[in-house]
Amino acid sequence: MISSRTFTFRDKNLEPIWDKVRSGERLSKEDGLALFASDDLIGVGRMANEVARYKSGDAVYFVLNRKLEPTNVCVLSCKFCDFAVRADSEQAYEMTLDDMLSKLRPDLHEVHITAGLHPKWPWEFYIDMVREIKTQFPNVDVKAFTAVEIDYFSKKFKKSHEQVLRELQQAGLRTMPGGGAEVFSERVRKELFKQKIGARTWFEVHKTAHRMGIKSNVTMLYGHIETIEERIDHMLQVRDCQDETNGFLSFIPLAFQPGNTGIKTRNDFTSAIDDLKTIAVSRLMLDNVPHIKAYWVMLTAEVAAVALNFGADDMDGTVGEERIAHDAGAISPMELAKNKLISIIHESGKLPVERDVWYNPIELYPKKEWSVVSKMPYLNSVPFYQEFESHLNDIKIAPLIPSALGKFARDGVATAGPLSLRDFMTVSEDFERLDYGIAVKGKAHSVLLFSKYDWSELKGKRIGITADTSTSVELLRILLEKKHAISDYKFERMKRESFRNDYTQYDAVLLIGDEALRCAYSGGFAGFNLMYDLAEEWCSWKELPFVFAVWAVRKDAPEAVKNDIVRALEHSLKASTGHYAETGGEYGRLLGMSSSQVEHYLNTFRYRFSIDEHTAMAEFEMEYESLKNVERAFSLSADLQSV
Ligand code: V47
Repeated sequence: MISSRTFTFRDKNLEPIWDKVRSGERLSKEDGLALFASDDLIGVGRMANEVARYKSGDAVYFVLNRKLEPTNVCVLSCKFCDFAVRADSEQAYEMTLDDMLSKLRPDLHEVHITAGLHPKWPWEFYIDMVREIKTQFPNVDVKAFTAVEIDYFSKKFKKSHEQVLRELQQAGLRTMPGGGAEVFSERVRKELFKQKIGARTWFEVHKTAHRMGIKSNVTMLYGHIETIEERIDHMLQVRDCQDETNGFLSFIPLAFQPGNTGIKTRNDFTSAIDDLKTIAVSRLMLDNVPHIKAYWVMLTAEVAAVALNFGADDMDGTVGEERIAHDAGAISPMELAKNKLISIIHESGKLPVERDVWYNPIELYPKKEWSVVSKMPYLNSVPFYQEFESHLNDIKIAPLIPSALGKFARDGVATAGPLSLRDFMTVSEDFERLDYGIAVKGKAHSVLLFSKYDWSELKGKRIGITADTSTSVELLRILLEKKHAISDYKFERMKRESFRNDYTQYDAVLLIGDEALRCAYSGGFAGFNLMYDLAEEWCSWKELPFVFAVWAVRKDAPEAVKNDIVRALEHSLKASTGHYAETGGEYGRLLGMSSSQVEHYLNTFRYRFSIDEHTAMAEFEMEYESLKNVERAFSLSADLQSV
């Protein structure tokens, strides 16, 4: 269930659409057309805002980034583009590697590189570009090269798409930008960019990238000659691809800048109404894409700010010296300072979250008077949040995986949330426990050790761990050392983006949360014969439930905030108990689970704690303390930093 709210719409045609949206039913092409046809802009926006809150809470993301456009020399001449020029043009420019490096700073977290298709640059130059940036600025993630560029490299340097991407990935490329998608319509392509790749090749490149663990974005250039139906078709093609690969991070509607393109008159920008509606419809149609970006460079900062209440949950970033839009007459500034971005997001009533390219939160910036409550983005936590948002004032909700909540709780920025038991132990002086959490007596289905070996044979073996885990990794240590008397093993951190390519090199792999669930319900993890449910292992050993997370709130939080949180939790649990198929249906569907699987899964958890859970927590603490003096095989804080 996405929302229990009822809205009164001016346009009655929106009512059946809202019924579908709030219950997590996918919208059809006709629904998309009806949304665009509606003149109830506020109604459309409200629905999109509810979906965005369901997905991201109050968070609006931004990244400290820098756009690099190393050259405007391009072998193509697309009608809509005022940026590209021929090599002999007076406006042509080419940056050297030093020019590029001089534009970067160590505090950036992303460099976004796109360029013209240069006729002469050698392949090694592109590889050096990525490698050198990564070497000199290790904190800067490289988001580089559109599918159009990847396809151009593939043809020019006679390599497959996969080879091109592999070499770039080895040099340090982390994600791909969403450019070059334009509108996935053959009619528009023939008219505006006939030399450029079409939808088939664009998706081929992105699917290859996704398979290799390179996530990407996807754009849609709108407001030129495309029809509304073509916009909806574009979104549907994105949705289909995402069902297959789950590799898109964000969808970015790009408002067309007419400039001197001759397609529209110079000042004929898209209207704010069209911009907001396009953002909102994107949020509503693309149920499986995590983020919708309000790209202020094309929208203007003013429209982007309003879009944050129309379904967008990302503002891109500081950008700096953008050329593509500005050469085509964009009236936005060339860059926005971090403080400006934060104040725009505050003004919209949202919580600024500085992120990296993979949307891992780096820092939260609540207003002084706001409290921050974490929304755990796992299916097993859905019952806590069913009625949450509508019962809180001045409390902002941020989606934080367990390790991130632990960090922000320690930093004093997070006020409350379902802390991983291990993290709670590190902040127990400042936080008080509530009688809610996530416990299980028996199988948890989502904390799984996939292994090539039986417990007794894990001595000396390498065990891969993903970065989300905090308590589960300690539980595994306790089980290995205390239950099975194995001390000689090696925990190794797996990279989140590439573990699906690399995991077979390990002897065993620990997965938690939705990733584990996906494997459990799809019949296991290829290459590993054995699957151990760690909660079940603990319960059969201790005859106690296992407590993964416990709700806790800062001791110095205002009483009113504590009361609000308890009230919201009570309302949510009351509303969802007995209705788990409905509560978790939408979430489960995106994980490929049927509603009965969701119901079965959620029924295994205990969300209200009693004496049993308190005894279990004390037992875990005792076991954990007794292992404390053993040299740590794995450092949790180091792990988090590298997420
Ligand atoms: O592909 C070209 C577009 C794109 C114009 O992935 C124009 O995070 C408007 O892809 N008016 C490049 N748009 C920019 C891009 C992008 C931007 C921000 C974030 C991300 C991301 C990607 O710019 C091109 C093309 O679709 N473009 N000319 C124009 N006149």
